Amino acid sequence: METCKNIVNPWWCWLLGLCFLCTSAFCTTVGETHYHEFVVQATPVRRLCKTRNIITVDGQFPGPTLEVRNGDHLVVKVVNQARYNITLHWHGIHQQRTAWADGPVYVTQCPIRPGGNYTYRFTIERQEGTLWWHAHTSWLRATVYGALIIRPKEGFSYPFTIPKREFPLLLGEWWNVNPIHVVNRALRTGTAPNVSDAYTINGQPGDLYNCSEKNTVTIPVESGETNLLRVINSAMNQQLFFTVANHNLTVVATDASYVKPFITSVIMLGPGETTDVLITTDQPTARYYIAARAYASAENVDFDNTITTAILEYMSAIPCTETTAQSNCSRPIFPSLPAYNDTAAVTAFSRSLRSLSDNISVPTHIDENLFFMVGLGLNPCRINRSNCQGPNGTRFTASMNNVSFVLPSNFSILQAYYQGINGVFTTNFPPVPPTIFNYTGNVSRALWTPIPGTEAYRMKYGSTVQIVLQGTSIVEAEHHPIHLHGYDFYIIAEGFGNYDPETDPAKFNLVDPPLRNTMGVPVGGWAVIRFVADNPGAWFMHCHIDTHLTWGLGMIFLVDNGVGELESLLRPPSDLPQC
Ligand SMILES: *[C@@H]1O[C@H](CO)[C@@H](O)[C@H](O)[C@H]1NC(C)=O
Ligand SMILES: *[C@@H]1O[C@H](CO)[C@@H](O)[C@H](O)[C@H]1NC(C)=O
Ligand SMILES: *[C@@H]1O[C@H](CO)[C@@H](O)[C@H](O)[C@H]1NC(C)=O
Ligand SMILES: *[C@@H]1O[C@H](CO)[C@@H](O)[C@H](O)[C@H]1NC(C)=O
Ligand SMILES: *[C@@H]1O[C@H](CO)[C@@H](O)[C@H](O)[C@H]1NC(C)=O
Ligand SMILES: *[C@@H]1O[C@H](CO)[C@@H](O)[C@H](O)[C@H]1NC(C)=O
Ligand SMILES: *[C@@H]1O[C@H](CO)[C@@H](O)[C@H](O)[C@H]1NC(C)=O
Ligand SMILES: *[C@@H]1O[C@H](CO)[C@@H](O)[C@H](O)[C@H]1NC(C)=O
Ligand SMILES: *[C@@H]1O[C@H](CO)[C@@H](O)[C@H](O)[C@H]1NC(C)=O
Ligand SMILES: *[C@@H]1O[C@H](CO)[C@@H](O)[C@H](O)[C@H]1NC(C)=O
Ligand SMILES: *[C@@H]1O[C@H](CO)[C@@H](O)[C@H](O)[C@H]1NC(C)=O
Ligand SMILES: *[C@@H]1O[C@H](CO)[C@@H](O)[C@H](O)[C@H]1NC(C)=O
Ligand SMILES: [Cu+2]
Repeated sequence: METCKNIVNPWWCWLLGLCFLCTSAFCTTVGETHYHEFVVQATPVRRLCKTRNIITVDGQFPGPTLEVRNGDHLVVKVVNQARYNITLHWHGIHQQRTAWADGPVYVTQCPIRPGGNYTYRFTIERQEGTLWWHAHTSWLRATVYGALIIRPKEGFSYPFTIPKREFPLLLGEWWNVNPIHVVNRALRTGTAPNVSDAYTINGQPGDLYNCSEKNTVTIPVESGETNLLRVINSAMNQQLFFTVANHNLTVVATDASYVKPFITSVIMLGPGETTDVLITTDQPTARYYIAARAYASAENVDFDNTITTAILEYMSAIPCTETTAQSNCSRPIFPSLPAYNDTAAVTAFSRSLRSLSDNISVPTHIDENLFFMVGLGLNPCRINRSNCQGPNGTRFTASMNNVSFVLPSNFSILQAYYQGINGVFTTNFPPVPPTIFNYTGNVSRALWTPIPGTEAYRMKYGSTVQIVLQGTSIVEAEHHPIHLHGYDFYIIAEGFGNYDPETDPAKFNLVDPPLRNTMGVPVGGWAVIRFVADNPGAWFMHCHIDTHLTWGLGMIFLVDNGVGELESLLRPPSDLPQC
C-alpha cells in the first residue's frame, strides 16, 4: 500500500484520502500510515515443562511490537482464525473521534467471531512513549498482547539523553491450563480464580522456574551506555515490583507521558501501566538479574509468589554453562526486592511521579464533581450451592458506587447509543455512592452486596471532570489499578483512609501532576483525578485486574458530541462486527 511520509505539502495525500494534516501548530508534516494484518490463531507453546495451545497473534508470544511515531496512522486488520470471539484494544491510545476502534467487547463493538475480521483504523495524536495492545474479551489477553511504541515525530527527540539501545519488557502471567477455563471455573463456582503458575518477561518465565533456563531472556549491553527499558505490566491480575540488580533506574515516562526524571532502584506497575526507565551500564562487567514479583496489597488474598527473571548481560561476561569453567564464568547477580506487602515502597514511587512540564492546564473549574467508591463484595447464594463456593457459601463480586457492571450480550453500548436503541444500558450510574459510610472501616455486612447493572454516566462534550476514587474495605481492602479508556487524566492527589473533602483539597497538585491512563488507587485509600471530556463516545472505566473486572468493577462514561464535525464521533466503519 501507499504510504505518505513527511510530505511538507500534502495536497495529493488528501486527494488520495490516505493522510490527514496534523492539527498541532508545530507540525508541517503528515504522519505515516502503518498497515498490519494480525492473524489470531491457536499456537503450541512450551513453558514450564508443558506444551499448551495458546491463542496468539501471528504465532508470536508476546505478539508483534507496533512501532510508530506521534502523528502516524495505524490500520490493523484483525483476522480471527481462533475458536473464540475476540476484540483488540489499543491501551492508552486516545481514539479521538474513533471510539469504534477502541475495542472493549460489547462496549464499543461486538466481537470478531471465529472466521471473521475487522480493521481497526486510528491516529496517534499528541502521544509519545510506551503503550501496548491486548485482547479485550474474556481472559484472552493472558496471551494476546504486545508493545505499542510511539516515538517523537521525525526531527524531534526525547526530552532526555538519547539511549544507545531500547528494549520493550512485557511482564506477563502464565497458567499451565487454559486461562479461559480458569475464569470460567471461577464464574461457575463463585470462587476467586486460580493464581498463575509463573510470571514472564517477554513471554519467558526465566531461570528460577523449571525447564526455563535455556530460554531466559537476555538483554545484551556494553559498558558505559545509557539504554531505555520500556516496562509494561501486561499481567492479568497482579501488581508487580520491577528491579535490576546493582543498577539504578531513572524514570522518564509513565503511560506515554513524560515525567520529571528521578532515580529509584525499584518501580511498581499495576496491570495496564507502563514505565520507561533509563539504565546506565556503569557496573563491573557481569550478568545482572532483571526481576519482577508481586506487590500483593491485600492481607488474605492468595497470589502467585514466584519471581520472573531476565538477564542484563554485559557483552564480555561469560554465562556459566556445563562446559564453562567455574572460575571465570559469571552467575547472574540477584537483586534485592521489596517485601510482597511493601506498600510504603509503592507510595514512595507513586508520589515521585510529576509531569515533566510545570506549565500544564489542569482543569480548575469543575463541571462534573464525581465520587466513585471501588471495591469487592459478596453475593448471597441463590438456588444452587455448587455455584456458591466463595467465602461462607457466597459468590465474589465487585462494584463501583454499588453497581456491579454487567456487559450487554446482544449489542455494543456505543452502537446502541449511536443508533438510539433502548434497553441495552441505562444512564443511571450514580455520581456519588448511594450510602455514605466509613469506606475503609469495619463495614457492616448489610452493605456488602451490590446491584448488578449496565449503567453509564452521561456527560456533555467538553465537561471538566473530577473523580474521587475511594477504595473500600468491603471483603478485603486492595490496591486497584483503575483504567480509563479514551482519555489521559491528571492524578492530583492520593492518600489513605477516607477522602476528606474539607482538608484533602489542600494537597492537590495543580502544577505538575502526572498524566496517566491508569490510576493505582492505594490499598484502603483514595485518589483524585481530573480530565476534560472532549472525546465523544462510550468509554469504559474499569479495574485492570481482570479478576475484578470479571466480577463487575467497571462503569461507562458516555460523552456526547460537541458542536460540528470536529467535535463529533465519526460514522461507524462499514466492517464493524454485528452481534
Ligand atoms: C474479511 O471478511 C470479509 C467479509 O466477511 C470477507 O469477505 C473477507 O474474505 C475476510 N478477509 C479475510 C482475510 O478473512
Ligand atoms: C484450580 O484449582 C482447583 C483447586 O486447586 C482445581 O481443582 C482446579 O482444577 C484448578 N483449575 C482451574 C481451571 O481452575
Ligand atoms: C521443579 O522440579 C523439581 C525437581 O524435578 C520438582 O521437585 C518441583 O516440584 C518442580 N517445581 C514445579 C513448580 O513444578
Ligand atoms: C543509586 O542512586 C543513589 C542515589 O542517587 C546513589 O546513592 C547510589 O550510589 C546509586 N547506586 C548505584 C548502584 O548506582
Ligand atoms: C575462561 O576459562 C576457559 C576454560 O578454562 C578459558 O579457555 C578461557 O580463556 C577463560 N576466559 C577468560 C576470559 O579468562
Ligand atoms: C508484611 O508481611 C509481614 C510478614 O508476612 C508482616 O510481618 C508485616 O507486618 C506486613 N507489613 C505490612 C505493612 O502489612
Ligand atoms: C504556559 O501555557 C500557556 C497556555 O497553556 C501559554 O500561553 C504560555 O505561553 C505557557 N508558558 C510557558 C512558559 O511555556
Ligand atoms: C448445580 O450446578 C452444578 C454445576 O453448575 C450442576 O452440575 C448441578 O446439576 C446443579 N444442581 C441443580 C440441583 O441444579
Ligand atoms: C465466614 O464465617 C465465619 C464464621 O461465622 C466468620 O468468622 C468469617 O468472618 C466469615 N467470613 C466471611 C468472608 O464472610
Ligand atoms: C473508619 O474506620 C477506621 C478503621 O476502623 C477508623 O480508624 C476511623 O476512625 C473511622 N473513621 C470514621 C470517620 O469513623
Ligand atoms: C448496595 O445496594 C444493595 C441493594 O439495595 C444494598 O443492600 C446495599 O446495602 C448497598 N451497598 C452500599 C455500599 O451502598
Ligand atoms: C460470540 O459473539 C456472538 C455475537 O455477540 C454471540 O452471539 C456468541 O454467543 C459469542 N460466542 C461466545 C462463545 O461467547
Ligand atoms: Cu481491582
